[in-house]
Amino acid sequence: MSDDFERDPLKRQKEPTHEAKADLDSESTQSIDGPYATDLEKLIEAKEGGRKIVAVIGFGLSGKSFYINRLRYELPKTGLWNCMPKHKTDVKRSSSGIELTRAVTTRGKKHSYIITDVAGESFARGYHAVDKKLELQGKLDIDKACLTVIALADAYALFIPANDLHPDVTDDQVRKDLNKEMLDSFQTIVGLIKIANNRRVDTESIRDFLVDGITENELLEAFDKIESTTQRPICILYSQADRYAKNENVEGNYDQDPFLFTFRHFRNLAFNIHYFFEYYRFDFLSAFYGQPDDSDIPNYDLKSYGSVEAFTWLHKVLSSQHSLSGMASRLWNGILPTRKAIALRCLLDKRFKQEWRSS
Ligand SMILES: Nc1nc2c(ncn2[C@@H]2O[C@H](COP(=O)(O)OP(=O)(O)O)[C@@H](O)[C@H]2O)c(=O)[nH]1
Ligand SMILES: [Mg+2]
Repeated sequence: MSDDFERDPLKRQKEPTHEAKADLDSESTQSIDGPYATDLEKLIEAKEGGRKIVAVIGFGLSGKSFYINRLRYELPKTGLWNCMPKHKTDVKRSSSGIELTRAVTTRGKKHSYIITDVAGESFARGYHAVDKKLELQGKLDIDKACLTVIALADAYALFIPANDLHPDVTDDQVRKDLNKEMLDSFQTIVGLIKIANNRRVDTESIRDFLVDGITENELLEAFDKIESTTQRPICILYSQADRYAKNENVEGNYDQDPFLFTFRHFRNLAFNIHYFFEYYRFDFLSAFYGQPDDSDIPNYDLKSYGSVEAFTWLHKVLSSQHSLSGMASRLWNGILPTRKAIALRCLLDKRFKQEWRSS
């Protein structure tokens, strides 16, 4: 059972709904069919076996699949991780569905993750379905499954293509729309986490949760109450950052302060994330520095900035949360709840404090 199950105050206030009660009472025997059945079964098995799910979420073409292949290539080179399957030499676009990658530590206590590439279109269709009040109950389709996977995940990597935020590339209105889309996406993730908490999804009821799906009412209700927090870590990655850097005539890694960048572009999103996620991180990511646009063939000889770091951060947060030495291990690894880190930075960095307070 997840940590935030214990921590979410809504838990104690609310009785489970009828559907949730039925979920709790029923045996987990429902079967899954359809084109993604094998992947979903693997995911359930992994979760039942105690493995952690990292959901990689973002719109189409934001660089998710390239990033995951970079991890498949780079993580084993560190000697600390094994990845399955191996990196691809050709990354085909898929407009729906999920793709799984397993990453397991090679040394010490075993940690095992299922990195799940959630196709942007499935995610968007899923949350637009909520927006447009479409019926989410009924037959399990892949869009609904994607929402459920997000609800079940233990950690998140949210992709935002950096260059879409550049004033030379997109006009004000487009950037405003993107801002709204990102807030909507964020709200959806928050809503889904709360639903999983409210339904008391544990290892025995994962299958039912996936098959039964999420109801529109549940999601709308979850949006209403944001006052709880979660310990699940989230990494917001400004992807393909090399393209942004090129527009700024910056050579090499784009290493501006990602917090100040966030204040400039996503002030609202930043505060929403701050108040819901105890562990969050913004960063620039160039998984394939200088990769030509629209190419399906990743060039692994290109430099990569921020790829392994983002994954390692999620791993460090998750593993320190579940270690006995808890706080000590977190401090040792330099992992503080982000809010504490922000408070510290406000003390030490006047410019940051000004930006932070000027909302
Ligand atoms: N310049 C640059 N291009 C990238 C990078 N990562 C991916 N791309 C390009 O972005 C396109 C979309 O990436 P993909 O991973 O397929 O996006 P997805 O739809 O989010 O899975 C690819 O065709 C690549 O050419 C990067 O780090 N830098
Ligand atoms: Mg993809």
